[in-house]
Amino acid sequence: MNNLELQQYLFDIQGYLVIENVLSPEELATLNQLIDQQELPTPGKVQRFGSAPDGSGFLNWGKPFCDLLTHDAIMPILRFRLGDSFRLDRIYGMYMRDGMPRGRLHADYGATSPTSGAQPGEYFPFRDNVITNGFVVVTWVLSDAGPDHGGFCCIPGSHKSNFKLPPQIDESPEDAPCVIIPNAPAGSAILFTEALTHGTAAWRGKHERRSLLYKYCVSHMVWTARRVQLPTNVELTSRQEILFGTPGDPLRHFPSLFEGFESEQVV
Ligand SMILES: O=C(O)CCC(=O)C(=O)O
Ligand SMILES: [Fe+2]
Repeated sequence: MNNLELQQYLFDIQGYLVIENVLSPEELATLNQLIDQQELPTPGKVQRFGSAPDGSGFLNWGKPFCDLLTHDAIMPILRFRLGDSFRLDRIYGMYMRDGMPRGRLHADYGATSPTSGAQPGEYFPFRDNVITNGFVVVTWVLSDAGPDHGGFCCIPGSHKSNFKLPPQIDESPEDAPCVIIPNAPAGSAILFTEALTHGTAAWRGKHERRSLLYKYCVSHMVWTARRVQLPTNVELTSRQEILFGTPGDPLRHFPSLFEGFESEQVV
């Protein structure tokens, strides 16, 4: 079994995957310096930065942010989940300081999604016309995150659940052994499906949490009616530009991100 097959297997059964050491110390330092230059307000009430839509968000802060859009480490895994044609739906950064509280566990698709209609503990049999997958988030971890610090948390395997999240876990996820905070050192990429029940754990690291989230979806799907705009300060590759296309049926009305771009791929 090659590495990609292993990653696909683990992503499928867990609903998330951590790939360590994707960014070099130099790449990390550059991204962090570019964020420092923005002189963002101290995280507190706000824990997001550089969001889009509207506009281009942090993609306008420099080429290193755009290089992550089609990074070699993530493209084969996104292809497995999303096929050959997918879009960038939205982006934002997350930052937190010591003592900031957790967010609520949630899933945007599947039994626990707000639109599923399932009651807690009740079987959810109706799969027709329900989106159970199609959105994948790539979180670039720019400072150490994990059980000792906080950050992204999730219930592994919950993207395949037939039951809505029980209130006991919703109310006190820190007491539920099924909720984990995956270890993700700075330089890791976390990929997860939005059908996974996930959230933000309280931050208790002495250092600042810093992550960049890139949310991709199958080309005919959308989350908002607004679109991430092409950055104005950075010239993109033709492959990166595809990610900003108007939504359309995969391959028929939206091009492939892979055909003709094989040379850009290191598998
Ligand atoms: O990384 C995190 O804190 C979770 C963010 C989140 O909930 C999401 O991207 O949907
Ligand atoms: Fe989320």
